[in-house]
Amino acid sequence: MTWMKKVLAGAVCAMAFVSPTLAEDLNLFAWSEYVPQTVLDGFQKETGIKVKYETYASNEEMLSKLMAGGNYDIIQPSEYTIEALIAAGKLTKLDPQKIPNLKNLDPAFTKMAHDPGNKYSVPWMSGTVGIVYNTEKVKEPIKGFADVFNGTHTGRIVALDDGREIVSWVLATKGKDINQMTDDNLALVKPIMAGWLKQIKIYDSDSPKTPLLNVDVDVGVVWSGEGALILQKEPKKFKWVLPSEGTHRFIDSLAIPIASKHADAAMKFMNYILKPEVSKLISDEFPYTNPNAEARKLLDEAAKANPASYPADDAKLALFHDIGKRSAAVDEIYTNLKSQ
Ligand code: N2P
Repeated sequence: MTWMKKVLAGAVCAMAFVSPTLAEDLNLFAWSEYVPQTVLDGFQKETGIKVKYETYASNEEMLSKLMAGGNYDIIQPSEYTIEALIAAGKLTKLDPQKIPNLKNLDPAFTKMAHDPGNKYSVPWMSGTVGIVYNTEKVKEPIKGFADVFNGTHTGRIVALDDGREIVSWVLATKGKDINQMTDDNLALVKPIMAGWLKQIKIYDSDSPKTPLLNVDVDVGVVWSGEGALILQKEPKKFKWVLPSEGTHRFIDSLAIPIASKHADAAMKFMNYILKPEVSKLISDEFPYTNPNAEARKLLDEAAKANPASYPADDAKLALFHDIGKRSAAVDEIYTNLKSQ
């Protein structure tokens, strides 16, 4: 570069920095109760980019709003939805040069089947679906889904408002592969699920901890981070159990829809949340399983000892896979049974 070009380039940069018309906003579409405001504020302070955070309560809700043309720069799908979005060509390929903090990830999270090498997605948090119950109210120990829905707790249960999840719980109880949504399996699920749904008092994917802590219900089937927060608050009163039948382990990750006009800013955000001290802030507020090895080093011992956040190595866990068109059938069964 000649000195003249350098001066010009410098001036253009300075203009970009001060000009309010060039300020970028980032539209983040993510799960509720998952993104601390402190993280969004910190990102704005460091980059000048303001993040607008809109929330959803299921992968299916996010997908339908995205496909309907929603204006989102960054989304937070789980593993099976990443798989579906990649197959449909709906995600922007990431530029690893722009996300150097990918190096902080625990290597186990960089070779997951839904996106090996993190070409399209950056793990946010991982977690499980488990059972939490109030030991002052429930006398017989609960070990799995079958015990939750054995009729003893009718009208005292909170469950995730998620058809794909509940179908998988029934399949697990019948010893079936939780990803096999065949006609036969769905026919098997239907009557059992009808009986289960009648026992549920509250459906809540956003904050199922609330009715448990308020003793509006005694048993919950909830995301592990919700269970971890309950154990933090009332460790004596509540027990966390990973269902003996086996359960879903999810990998929630950030990804950039193909239509985003702010892919560079989105990658800046990805890089920001991969900083160990930022990732720790996420864990502190939402204690799921942190996929960032460097951040994990910063967590306090109590956080790492929370059994809901960090399950035992031999826990019976399975990822979900994209079930393609079968997801409509799952959704239909759930919606119909729920409204009965
Ligand atoms: C956060 C919800 C966790 C998402 N509130 C489960 N995939």
